Amino acid sequence: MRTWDPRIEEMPQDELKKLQYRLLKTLVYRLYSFSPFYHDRMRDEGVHPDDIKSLEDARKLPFMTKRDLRDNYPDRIFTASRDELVRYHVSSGTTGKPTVVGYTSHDLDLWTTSLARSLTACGLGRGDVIQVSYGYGLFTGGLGLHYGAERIGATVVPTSVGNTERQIELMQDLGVTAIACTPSYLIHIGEVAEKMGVSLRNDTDLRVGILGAEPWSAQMRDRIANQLGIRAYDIYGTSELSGPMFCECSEQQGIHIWGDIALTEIVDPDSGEPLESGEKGELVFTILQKEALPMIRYRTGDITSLEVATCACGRTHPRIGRIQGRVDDMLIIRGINVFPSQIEHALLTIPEVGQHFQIVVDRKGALDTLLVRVEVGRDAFSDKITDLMSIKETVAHRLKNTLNVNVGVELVEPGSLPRFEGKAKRVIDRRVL
Ligand code: DLL
Repeated sequence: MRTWDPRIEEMPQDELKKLQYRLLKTLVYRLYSFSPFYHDRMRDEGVHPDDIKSLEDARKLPFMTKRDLRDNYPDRIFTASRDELVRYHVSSGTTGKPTVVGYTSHDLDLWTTSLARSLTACGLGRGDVIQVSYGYGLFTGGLGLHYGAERIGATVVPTSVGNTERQIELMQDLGVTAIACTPSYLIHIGEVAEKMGVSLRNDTDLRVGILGAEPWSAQMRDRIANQLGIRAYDIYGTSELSGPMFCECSEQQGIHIWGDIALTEIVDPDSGEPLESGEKGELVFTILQKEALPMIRYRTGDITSLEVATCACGRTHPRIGRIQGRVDDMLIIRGINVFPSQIEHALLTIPEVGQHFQIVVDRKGALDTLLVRVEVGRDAFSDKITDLMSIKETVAHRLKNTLNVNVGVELVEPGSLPRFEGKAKRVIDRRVL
């Protein structure tokens, strides 16, 4: 096992907890004393820094949400002055004002260190050539991975998104061994390569994918890995945390969350009550060491579970499971909760359909309707209407069994649904609520 910083990554758990407690205590005192926003929040909640007497007491602190950032646009809750900031990233979001994240040079360093540990954990290092095909710019994916990859001594090819044919040529010419992008973009790259007569498996040195920024299932991972002949690692982060931060190790048994950087909790999305290790709920982070925008008990809206046991790789820090969906992109169809990831999961158990699909939610009278458009795989696409009818029936059955709601199914030609360079947008909600 290669580690970036064994002193931290393999630290005994009781020491890690002590370190977290010390960092939390310092953070809470700092924010209470110097930031009007955090001071008022804690006062309103009736909690004083002296009340934090153990790590578990973190749960006495009030939650934060994306709304706090939007309501204080652009930088009213920052805890560093403007001249201490060395960078901004901005995430667009679907409603209202964007959220702005500011970084001091210490914040950038911590972010890069987190990624250096993460990239090392999935077997990358000096000698690797990493193509960064996440968007560069206001989105955190491109620049984040860029500096993380440089920190471990790898060579970076900063392609950003788009111009896919050129990306494939560069991948061959520069001997790229790893690519960092969204899973949907990698699938698209694979398809474009095929059209160019290039096999990513046989004609390139590609062996690793650092894939994230959108929900994807374990089945999608297997498909990508088998089709392209690579190991596909799940990388997670949010702009409020800094950006992409945490990744799986080569054991692929969850995403390691560096405990000296973030304190992780899983809470019941409705009540906000803490859940036990292993239980599924909303992921909440307290970012322990950030200067410009420390977040206390930040509700990510992402659904997953926490595993605290030491990993087989030897790292002692907690892990989260694959993100199962978001609290807020959960579709409620006639009272039943449906996650797009469940639909993907079900579709990928059917070999005749491709990994490209679109979910259309509509309302007829008082009834919600769910339509899934899915591309038939090239091999299964046939002129025989009876074959297509039977595939359609299989898909409808499988979806009904998984979701417990009736789903309309439309099979479409391979290559006809939109492709994505960044995060995939698979849900079209036409309901006027
Ligand atoms: O997507 C940061 C990132 C960049 C992560 C590159 C990984 C790789 P935001 O734009 O703020 O930041 O979006 C954060 O994306 O709350 C999740 O809902 C989703 N997300 C991120 N990674 C994963 C993942 C970046 N591995 C939001 N699996 C998060 C599922 C993910 N969802």
